[in-house]
Amino acid sequence: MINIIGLGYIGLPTALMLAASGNEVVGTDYNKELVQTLNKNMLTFEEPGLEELFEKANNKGITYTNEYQNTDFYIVTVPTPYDKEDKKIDPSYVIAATNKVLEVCKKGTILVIESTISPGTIDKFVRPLVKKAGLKINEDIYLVHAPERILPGQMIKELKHNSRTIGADSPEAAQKVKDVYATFCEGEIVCTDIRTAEMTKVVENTYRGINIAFANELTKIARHDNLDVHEIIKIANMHPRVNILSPGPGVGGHCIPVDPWFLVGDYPRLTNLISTALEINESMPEMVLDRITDIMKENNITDKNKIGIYGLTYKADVDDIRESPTLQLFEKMEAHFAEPFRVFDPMVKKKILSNQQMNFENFVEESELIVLMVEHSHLKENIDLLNGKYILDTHNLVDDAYKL
Ligand code: SAJ
Repeated sequence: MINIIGLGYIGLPTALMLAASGNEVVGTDYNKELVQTLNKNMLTFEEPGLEELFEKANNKGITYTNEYQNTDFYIVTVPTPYDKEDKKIDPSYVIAATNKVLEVCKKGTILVIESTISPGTIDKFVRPLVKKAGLKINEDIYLVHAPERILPGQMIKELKHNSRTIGADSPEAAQKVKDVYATFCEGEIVCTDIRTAEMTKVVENTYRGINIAFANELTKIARHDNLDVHEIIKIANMHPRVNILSPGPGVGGHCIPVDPWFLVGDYPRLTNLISTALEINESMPEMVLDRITDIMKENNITDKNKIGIYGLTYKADVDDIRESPTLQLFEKMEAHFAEPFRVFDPMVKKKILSNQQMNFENFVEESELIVLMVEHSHLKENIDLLNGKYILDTHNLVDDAYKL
């Protein structure tokens, strides 16, 4: 039986996929409300294809509980936040989960950590726990790091088709874990050591963050000379060896703006490029704010309540708002003692902010300037309703609009 620890954005789809592919799976989460919700046959977040997968897995007999199981195979998918002050990983959830597993596991168990961790975390934090519990590595317990790689918005497809990395101390443990993932993963599964797997995962997200930072820096250069950055990137990308990503109002989510800090925190003298890239991405909400101020002045808009922010999530067509550029923008405003602008997001169905509007038509009607922060499909379908409004378009969706 496979016990998945942590039923969040990664753990739940992975547990469902394993169960739907015929594995015996128990999902464990310490959040009572979350487990109750799943047991009531209700999902905890939205994701294309998740409902069908949920039904299939439930029919196959997956169970959800707050208890850790006595078994020989665990996959830990708990959050790994980072400490904003010292820029280092906060391994407390991984430590707590490991300790609980060590209390109940069978002899010879496999413990897979899927959560993203900073390179060296297993050596620094997990191995000492095993030792303290009086267990022998590669005898009583086998440690494995198999970082997830799936993209929110395409999770189910990517779970099936992406390649994966398995980092383990022993080839036998790697093979066992590979066999389990291969029950649903059609991509290539590469086996390596734990340190390499840890580093590779963080490198992947750092690469993407740097590429986005480059696009964002180009936006600043283009703004300085009144050039169209999107046109420049489009043409440059026609070169066979150039592939610049898209600039935007900032970088959100729990991965790209976070994981590179693990490297900066651990290797401060060796990460100039990475830390500069992080700073560029973090400066983008400020650039949006400056553009809003310019446009307000240019068009004599004096009432702050006439500004409407479209989009609260960290990217298009997801309902996750963690570290979103809009929240970063509001934080900047609050730091300057200003009330945040009104905001609307079709993906956020619950009112979580006092300045949030729940009706799109009213939101549009009451706005003179609408700032497009997230390119939801909903926006593309309703773009005509914005006619007659000033628009600041941070994603190059609308022809006749102000750009970043
Ligand atoms: N963004 C841009 N420009 C782009 C692409 C993205 O500004 O060209 C912004 C998005 O709007 C968003 C942020 O970056 O605010 C992050 O979005 P994303 O789609 O790039 O990535 P995530 O955070 O949803 O997922 C990433 C993925 N990593 C890579 O593509 C290397 C995913 O595969 C990982 O599994 C995930 O991080 C993770 O959990 O680590």
